[in-house]
Formats: sequence, C-alpha cells, structure tokens
Amino acid sequence: MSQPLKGLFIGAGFFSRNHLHAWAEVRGAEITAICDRDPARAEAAAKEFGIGEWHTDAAVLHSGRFDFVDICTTMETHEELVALAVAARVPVIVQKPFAPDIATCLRIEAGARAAGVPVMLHENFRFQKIFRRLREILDAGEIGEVTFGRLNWRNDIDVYTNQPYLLKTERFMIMDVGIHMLDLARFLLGDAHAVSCFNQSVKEGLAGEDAATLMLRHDNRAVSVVDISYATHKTPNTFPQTLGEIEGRLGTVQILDGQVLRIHSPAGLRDEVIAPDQRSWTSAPWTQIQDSVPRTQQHFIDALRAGTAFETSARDSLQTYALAEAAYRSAASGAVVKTADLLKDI
Ligand code: NAD
Ligand code: 89V
Repeated sequence: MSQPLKGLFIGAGFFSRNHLHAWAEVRGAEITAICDRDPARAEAAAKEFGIGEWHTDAAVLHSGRFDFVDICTTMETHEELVALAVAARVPVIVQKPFAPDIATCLRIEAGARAAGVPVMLHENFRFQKIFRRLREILDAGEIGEVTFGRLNWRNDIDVYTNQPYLLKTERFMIMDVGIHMLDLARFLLGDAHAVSCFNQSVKEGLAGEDAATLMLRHDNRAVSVVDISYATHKTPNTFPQTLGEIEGRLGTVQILDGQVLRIHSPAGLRDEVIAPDQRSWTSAPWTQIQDSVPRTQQHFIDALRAGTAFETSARDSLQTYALAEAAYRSAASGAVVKTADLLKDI
C-alpha cells in the first residue's frame, strides 16, 4: 500500500477518544495533527495518542499538509469547519448531526459539491456489525420484499453527564438519536418521502424533546415506525442497542436484546447472535457503538483512496436530514410532511 493518508483531527471532546483509537486501527491513514480550540484538550490528546502536532485554530487546514480532516465537534460548528476544509480542498468526514436544520445541510453540501471536495457523514449505526448482517439477510431475499419496519431506541441512560450540550439542544432527540434511526430505516427499507411525527418532552428541564414517535412512508410503499426515548425506565436497560423488526412478504427479522437477529423465513426459524468486537479501548455499554467507529472510518479511507462514493456522503445524507426536518415540521403542524419540498433545489 502507498503512503498512508495524513489526517487532521478536530474536536478533542467526549467522543473523540473512540475516533482516535479507531484511527490507530484504520489501514492506509494516520492522524498527524489534532486541533481543539481548548489548548489543554488538544495538548492532552496529542500526548495520549502520540500525535506529533496540536493546534487550536482549524486554519491549519490551509497548510497543505493534510489529505483529509475528521471533524468531531457538535453540529452548530460544522458549517464553518466544513467550509474551511472545502476552501482548503481537504476531504472531510464530519460527525453527525450534519447541521441543526436542513437549510444548513443543503448549504454545506452545495458548497462542497461546487468545489468538488468529497464530504462524508460519520454516521456509524449502519456500520454496526448487526446491521451489516441484517442487510446481507435482506439482500439474500430470505424474507422477500420488505413491507414494514420498526426501529426503537428506548432507555434512560444518563447521556447528559458526558454530553451536557444535549440538555440545551432545542432540536434534541430526533437530531441526536433519531438521525441514526432514520439512516438505518433508509439503509434497511430504502428511501422514504413522507413523515408523520409526535414529539414529547418528558424529563424536566430539557430545552428540547427527549422522546419522539415517527412514521415513514418509503418509496417502495413500505411503512416504518421509529420510536425513540431517553425517558424510558425499564430493566434491562438496552442502551445502546437499536431494537425492532423488519417484515417482508415471506418472513420477518427481529432485532432482539443481546444483539440477536431472529430470522423467520420459509427455510425455518433461527437466531444469529452478532456481537460487537471487543477491543482494549472499548467498554460496556458503549461497545456496540465503539465497534462501528473503525468500520466507518475504514470505509471513508477506502472510498477516498479508490475515488468511490461514500455510503453516507453529504449528498446521500440530505435524504436522512430531510426526514428529520419533516419530522419536526410534522410535530409542529400535526400534518404528514413530504420531503420533496425540502429537497426541491438539489
Ligand atoms: P464535545 O463538545 O465533548 O467535544 C467537541 C470538542 O470540539 C470540544 O472539545 C470543543 O472544544 C471542540 N471544538 C468545537 N468547535 C471547535 C472549533 N471550531 N475548532 C476546534 N475545536 C472545536 O462533543 P462530543 O460529545 O465529543 O460530540 C461530538 C460530536 O459527536 C457530536 O456531534 C455528537 O452528536 C457526536 N457523537 C456521535 C456519536 C456516534 O458516532 N455514535 C456518539 C457520541 C457523540
Ligand atoms: O451515539 C450517539 O450519536 C450519541 C448518543 C445517541 C449515544 O447520544 O450522541
């Protein structure tokens, strides 16, 4: 393999450790510098992960020394940072959520496309082992044409201690968790074009919703239900598993607690346990999410080196973010909202 691609990493916060551990596993790339506007965080991360340079200003992107940038900051900073990378013509992988609203997502994508700079969303739920295997089962036709799906994420894990910004985020649950579910719904059932949604704010003192129930109409006429909640008190706490089922004309695949796929098909009934890989740096209960990070980043590097499309490119992700925007508009109006109007200019 030729020389590894050199990357700048921006955002040495809570989730960054998973990215940085994962970059040490990714073939064909290395992080050669880290940037955080907090010098203490930048320096500490550089020291811990053996990265030769640390910076506090992302303008270092213009140094011409980076083949890519990994932006691991919160969504309100993404437009400025991606624009900086695009101006420096540095390909981007940027964490979810893309941006706080569809208009900003559209601006970011249009700017990158006009400049010919590739941008991928670090949207890693579809890269979890269990969902790659579920996609294989669907592709093999074991349950026939999909007709219905339900994806649910219902727990009461304390996300607020590690991610305190979620307490103040007005568009919270759909943008933070729902976006994972909507991308999974598209990954498993195909694109969707209409949404009906009810939001709830259950926990006291939050700026935004912490529960939502969405219903999607997919382009293939399938219907899916996405229900998410950080206010669900039950044992066992299934965080961070996405549970549910996918139904087809010939059978059903259930997604059950314990990373179990229960396949009901004409060939019979079977369980497959698709456990995430453990690593020295992974730890319960985050393992299933952590395991997807190197897979997501390896896909980015492989596609970047080959010049092929990212599964979760900025352009593809507009479909996901239009569903999230439609959900908020549906929750506000009580109506079913179609995404066509939100994406008419792309
Ligand atoms: P965080 O606030 O803990 O860390 C962000 C860091 O970026 C901070 O240290 C901040 O100083 C730095 N920063 C912000 N703007 C900057 C700028 N312009 N230049 C340099 N540094 C800057 O956030 P976090 O909890 O690590 O989350 C980051 C993103 O990752 C969020 O969008 C979140 O939704 C996402 N996330 C994804 C997963 C997942 O992939 N499954 C899990 C958790 C969080
Ligand atoms: O995985 C994530 O994107 C986190 C979580 C959903 C756990 O809150 O933001």
